Amino acid sequence: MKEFRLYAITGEQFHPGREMLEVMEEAIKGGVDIIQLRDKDGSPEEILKKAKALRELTRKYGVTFIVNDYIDIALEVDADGVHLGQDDVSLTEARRRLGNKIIGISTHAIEEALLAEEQGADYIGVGPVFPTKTKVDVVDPVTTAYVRQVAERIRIPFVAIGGIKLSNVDEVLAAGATRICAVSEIVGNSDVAGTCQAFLRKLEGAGASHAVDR
Ligand code: TZP
Ligand code: MG
Repeated sequence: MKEFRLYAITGEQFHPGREMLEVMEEAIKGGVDIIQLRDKDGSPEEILKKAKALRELTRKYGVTFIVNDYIDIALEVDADGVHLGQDDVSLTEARRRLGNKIIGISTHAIEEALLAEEQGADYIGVGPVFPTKTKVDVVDPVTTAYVRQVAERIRIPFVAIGGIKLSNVDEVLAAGATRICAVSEIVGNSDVAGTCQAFLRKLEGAGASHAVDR
């Protein structure tokens, strides 16, 4: 998959009164290189509509587009891939349906990370690193100790997620993360683009690479 550093996920509850598409365009202008549509409340029809709009937007800017949970919708709008959790359809089944599209898997422990890698995930999510209110029923924070473990043992790209803010991202980078994902800190900010730029400066300071195809 195309290399990425800063991953933004939609979180419409964090920007009441602002259009999702407008917020995500601002994030793209701020430098995010991958966007995920994550909508746990909308009907499949509503999510399909949002997916179509985000596909158009991300294509215009050359940004990778991932759909959370819905393989059918990802295929219908020709998204670049899907993101799945431990309780979603198996990676084997997802791969069968998605061919060589991107499949990202959420992991909370090294055993899950190793399995996802072995089964051919394109990247893994590593989190929640810190407490977060964005995801309901989420497991306890995995802490930066898990980030460190993954950095040492996993060869596929991994992205740290969960409670990551500009104020604590340095700890995550110090643990070996080179890719960061945030929801509330990005989309809930009055200056979305500025927040993304500030994250990117932190990533660059930590030496995260960019634009390297694997
Ligand atoms: N997966 C693990 S934590 C999380 C997801 C989707 C939510 C992260 O949101 P925030 O607002 O960046 O803590
Ligand atoms: Mg899921």
